[in-house]
Amino acid sequence: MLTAALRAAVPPRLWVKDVPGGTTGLAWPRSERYSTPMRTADGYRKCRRRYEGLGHARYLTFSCYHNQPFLRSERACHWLRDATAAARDTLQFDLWAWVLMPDHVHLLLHPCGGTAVGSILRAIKEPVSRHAAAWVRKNAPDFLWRMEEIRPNGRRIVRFWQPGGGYDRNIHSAEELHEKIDYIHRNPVRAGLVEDPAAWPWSSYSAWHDCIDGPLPIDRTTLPPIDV
Ligand code: NI
Repeated sequence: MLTAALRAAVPPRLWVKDVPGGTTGLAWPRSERYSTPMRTADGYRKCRRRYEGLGHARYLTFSCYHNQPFLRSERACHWLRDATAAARDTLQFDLWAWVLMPDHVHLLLHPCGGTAVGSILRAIKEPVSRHAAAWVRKNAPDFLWRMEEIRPNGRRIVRFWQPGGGYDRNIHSAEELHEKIDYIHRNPVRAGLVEDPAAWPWSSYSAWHDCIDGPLPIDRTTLPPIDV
């Protein structure tokens, strides 16, 4: 729940009273906010992006190799956090919601400037695979077999992620966007990991509901307008 102090710290126009579903949450910033300078590695994004329509927003799901809970490792979560933050600095996309589950990841993002989702996913996933393979080889070789895929030619590949692009869905309406954000945030509750989504450290729940960005900030300035 929101404390009065937290509520007071958030600009009033960011709040909505009644989000469908009955919870109080952040409202979508109004369109004038789009003209604020965008973030770059050193504070502002070089390219000013236009809101291109909800059809471009994507809900992505990808899983660990053979659905193993590799992301139970805090270390792995940090690699993934760092890779996502680095990808956002080099590729053009906004991150609107996310959750890291023990064996899979959901991201709600908005590619812009013609950025392909495939290149975003590669930029996010590859560094994690690289770090994990190197770390396990060095520190936990007994674990390696869990990550190994043996190709028909006998070659062994160390995998962190399940091969393939995972699940990719376009978001077409503001309602769907809200629904997906809520779904993403409730993942840890549905999985029985926590009773309150706020208790799960690896999601954007607190960024949305308490304006506390946590390990991976969301791109508030580009969220589309919505009348709730
Ligand atoms: Ni899930």
